[in-house]
Amino acid sequence: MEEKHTICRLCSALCPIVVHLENGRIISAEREAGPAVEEDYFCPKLKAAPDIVYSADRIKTPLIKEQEKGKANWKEASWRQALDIIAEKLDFFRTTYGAESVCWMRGMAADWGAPWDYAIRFMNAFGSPNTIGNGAVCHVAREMAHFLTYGVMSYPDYKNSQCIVVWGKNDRDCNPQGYESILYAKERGAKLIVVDPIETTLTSLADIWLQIRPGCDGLLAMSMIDVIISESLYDKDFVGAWTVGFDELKEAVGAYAPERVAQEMWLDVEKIRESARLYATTKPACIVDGNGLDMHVNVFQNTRSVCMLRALTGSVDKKGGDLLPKAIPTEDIQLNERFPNDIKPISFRYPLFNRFHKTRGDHVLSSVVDAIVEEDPYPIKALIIQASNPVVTMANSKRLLRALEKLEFIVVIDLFMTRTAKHAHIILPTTTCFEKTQLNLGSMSRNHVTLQDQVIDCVGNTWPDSKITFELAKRMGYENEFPWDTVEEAIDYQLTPSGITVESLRKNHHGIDYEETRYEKYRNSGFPTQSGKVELYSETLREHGYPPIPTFDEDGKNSPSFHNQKADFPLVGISGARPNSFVHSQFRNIPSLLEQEPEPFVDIHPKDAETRDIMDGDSVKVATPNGRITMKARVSSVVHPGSVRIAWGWGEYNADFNINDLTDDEMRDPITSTPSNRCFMCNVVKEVKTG
Ligand SMILES: Nc1nc2c(c(=O)[nH]1)N[C@H]1C(S)=C(S)[C@@H](COP(=O)(O)OP(=O)(O)OC[C@H]3O[C@@H](n4cnc5c(=O)[nH]c(N)nc54)[C@H](O)[C@@H]3O)O[C@H]1N2
Ligand SMILES: Nc1nc2c(c(=O)[nH]1)N[C@H]1C(S)=C(S)[C@@H](COP(=O)(O)OP(=O)(O)OC[C@H]3O[C@@H](n4cnc5c(=O)[nH]c(N)nc54)[C@H](O)[C@@H]3O)O[C@H]1N2
Ligand code: SF4
Ligand SMILES: [Mo]
Repeated sequence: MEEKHTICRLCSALCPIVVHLENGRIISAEREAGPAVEEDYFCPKLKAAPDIVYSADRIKTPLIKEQEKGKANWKEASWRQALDIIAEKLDFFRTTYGAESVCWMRGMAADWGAPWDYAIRFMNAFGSPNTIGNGAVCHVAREMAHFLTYGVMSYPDYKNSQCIVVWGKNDRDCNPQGYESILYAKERGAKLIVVDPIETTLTSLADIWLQIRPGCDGLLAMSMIDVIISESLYDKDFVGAWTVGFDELKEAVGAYAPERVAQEMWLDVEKIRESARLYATTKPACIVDGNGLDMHVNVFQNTRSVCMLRALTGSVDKKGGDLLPKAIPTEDIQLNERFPNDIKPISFRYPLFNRFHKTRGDHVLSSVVDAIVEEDPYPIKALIIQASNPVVTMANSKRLLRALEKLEFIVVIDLFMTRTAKHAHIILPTTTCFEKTQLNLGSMSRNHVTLQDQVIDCVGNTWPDSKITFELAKRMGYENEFPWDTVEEAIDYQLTPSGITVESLRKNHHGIDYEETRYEKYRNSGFPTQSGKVELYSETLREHGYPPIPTFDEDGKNSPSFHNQKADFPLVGISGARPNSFVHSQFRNIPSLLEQEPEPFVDIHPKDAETRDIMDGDSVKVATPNGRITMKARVSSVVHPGSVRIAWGWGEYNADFNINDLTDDEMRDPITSTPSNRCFMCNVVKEVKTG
């Protein structure tokens, strides 16, 4: 049996793995050891790797849709045929409507890794500013809040920490390396505070669990800041020397004293005070924030308030605190010097967010649907969808479906015939992570480069995402912009300034740190913000007409989307857990994974179930002002009374289970455009069987 090392990319946790092969086929794969902890994490998705890679459902050759007697018929095609048609169409749209009428949209699976860089490069060569990712609901909106506070996104130094605050993150099921690090720190005496509206494995390990009302995280952070300032628990030396706006913040937080806001958040006054004291007086301490803060219409201000806690306690860039990483120097492979600055991007209403970072790209995902449906600011006519299943994953799926139906041309790059792929005119079949070599940019902003290395040949006639983009570019005549024959050449070019090469990465399969970890770097160079200090008050936000200090009013745009709860929709719906067997809409077609969690549930508190005469296992209707779905009820006290958790990602398996039929994309974070995929007002009623 042969062994090969690579990085798993079945989800975004990027675990180093070893793959066992026989005659060039994957037999099994396992994670390489994380930090030594008592509980070793088991990943069912990785165990199912051979089932995923060799699934009979894989699309194995390009497909072109033909209409026969009003019925769609998929015809197998060669790559040459498929790419020639796409190149011809793209030329047509550019000459007829302008290059901006073509949009390239990507989902989570493409990472901020090379496929994303190459897509942006392609679109810059083509002349369209509309390459749009899903970061408004995943990570990037949160990241901008860190940027506008201390200039870069911090990450927790769990292993050296004595107090860890886990804020809206469930590493137990989503990020094993993080989970193992938390266990490691706990075994060495670290305190654990968890902010989560739902009971999880992590909340049961916590010293304090704050079962917050969803979306109220900014209120809680401001409330903790009020305690820390009024009880004089902040790091006065750090705050005096390294922050701007302390007096303004101090004045603002008075409105959020625990006694005033605890009830609004479903929390206990004393528990808030106790958490603030424990966090501020245990050194070193770190906070990790997660997707529990994303997907809210106030994600930006919520996250910024949490960032301020890190600054007030002087934890930023301290050993055991919140590290401020330096990005690895790379060549700009996105060809940004060719970005068409003279064309308004469809995301123009979010001018701070749409290009806040030099390589993250544009993530105003809702603007794609606006542009198609409302033709605002102009119509998008053709869409390339890469690594995404928006019919299931975008808020307000019905509106998205209307948009797809209106488009003149859709290309989908995926592995499976998803509900989204069915709307395509051409499907380009790509590979799993085991069949391609690519960089994982996620870690590169943290001084670390790893290579996801190809361990088997491509299955059938599939191509890696990189090859698809390179070959399409060549069909369009962009040989100069895409001079590489192999992805290795492109990676080496991108990494030139760092001196790291594909060859050196293959010798170091755990990756390479560009430089040694250094703490408190700001003492030499300041913070990478406009003022060189941590910005509790942000002049940049003020200049753009946004609150320079976070504010939370109950009725304004800044509030969670279930405020003003209507009598018909008295419950708070929470988009459900990410079980470790599935990734979003993926993998329910893999029998060995489906059998671990065969059906979706709505978790409802016994009190709410009783008033609705709902018993465990009853079929229930969940309704919002936007739509309704049906699932089985699970009566459970993991949720707070007044809220229900609705299983996430099942809309691919069965359209009737699509939680995004319930969500709304009209209310958005005014700064980052983020709709509330996470929580919404709803009601749950027992389904009455007729007949
Ligand atoms: N198995 C698996 N792993 C995955 C994924 C997957 O689909 N499946 N997806 C990947 C992706 S793209 C992402 S973005 C990450 C996400 O991973 P995480 O960042 O861990 O996010 P979630 O698991 O969505 O939610 C984290 C916790 O936030 C809580 N939460 C919900 N609403 C709120 C709120 O309003 N406030 C607070 N404080 N907490 C709240 C949830 O109950 C949950 O326990 O996981 C990645 N890893
Ligand atoms: N209501 C609600 N909405 C949500 C969320 C939620 O929790 N609740 N989560 C949000 C979050 S955090 C995210 S990240 C998004 C995720 O949204 P999507 O990115 O749309 O999520 P997936 O369902 O994982 O779809 C990924 C698709 O890419 C394909 N794929 C897998 N690997 C590759 C690859 O290497 N290349 C290509 N080209 N395709 C590949 C898969 O087959 C799948 O069809 O959903 C968001 N929407
Ligand atoms: S958690 Fe599992 S699926 Fe995700 S990267 Fe790690 S091994 Fe792969
Ligand atoms: Mo995500």
